[in-house]
Amino acid sequence: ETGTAAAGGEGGGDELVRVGFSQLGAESGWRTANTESIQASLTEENGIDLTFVDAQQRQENQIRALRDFVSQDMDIIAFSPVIETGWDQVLQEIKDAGIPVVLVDRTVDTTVEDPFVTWIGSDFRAEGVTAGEWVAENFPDANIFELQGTLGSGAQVDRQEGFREVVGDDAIVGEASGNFTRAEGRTAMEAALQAYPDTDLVFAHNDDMGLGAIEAIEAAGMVPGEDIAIVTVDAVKDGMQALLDGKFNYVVECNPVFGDQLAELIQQVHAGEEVPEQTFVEETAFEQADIDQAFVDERPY
Ligand code: GYE
Repeated sequence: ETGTAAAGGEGGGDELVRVGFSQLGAESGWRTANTESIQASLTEENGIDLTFVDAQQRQENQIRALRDFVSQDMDIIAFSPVIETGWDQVLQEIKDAGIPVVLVDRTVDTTVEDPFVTWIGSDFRAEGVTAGEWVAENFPDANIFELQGTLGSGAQVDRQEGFREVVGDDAIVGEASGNFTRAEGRTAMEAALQAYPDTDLVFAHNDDMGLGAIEAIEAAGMVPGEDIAIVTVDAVKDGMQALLDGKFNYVVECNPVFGDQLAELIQQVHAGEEVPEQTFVEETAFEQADIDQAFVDERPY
């Protein structure tokens, strides 16, 4: 035994890297899995002393946490921004304090130059395109209700853009945000069934809202997956079960399990090594026929 910490002696020798992480919330199954992955990987064993704060989907909570991290003089500040805009001032404060930012999952839209060192997450636009291509192929004449995620979030903006690029704006009969939660997805779908009764396909920006839509459709006496088709993004276990049960028709995967990659990036940034500006996590997509019960049972999140 050489006695060096798992940090590998990079950067701070045996010292742990002090990381402040502001998670945006706990709104979905995806988010829960993402938080678990981050907490399982950003550990002392991996050379990291993690301070984790959940913002409960409120930007002001995130900004407060980020300012706390500055006053605690963290080595690295990491965060997943709930929406894209509104970060200019706090990002400038972090920059002035000389603390490197690692951006996680969602994206920012800011006037601050070089606001972060590296970003890791999913290609939301590509997810929207994948969903759109499947719809264009399988339901070319569908009247689509789009159940949007948190308005102004990278995941909402880019999924919508990619999807509509393929299906065209005219295919969309209505849209409403369900804020990425099951409860708000259900409420939005209930209203949509009244407002857009000709809807025959729902594109939900995540599984949880799609699961809420199932509840609303069933409560209205219709059969989800048949009377109204449902296409979603995420592929968490509950979403995969709905696909297997025939209630979802297509699910684009969004992979939340990248804690190990994040821990490695953090170590590299701390050591002053070159890192890619963007790291896209790997993902795929599923039709009903692609999966069976064993697949769902073994789904880790
Ligand atoms: O798809 C959704 C979550 O930003 C990729 O946020 C993430 C999205 C994910 O609430 O379930």
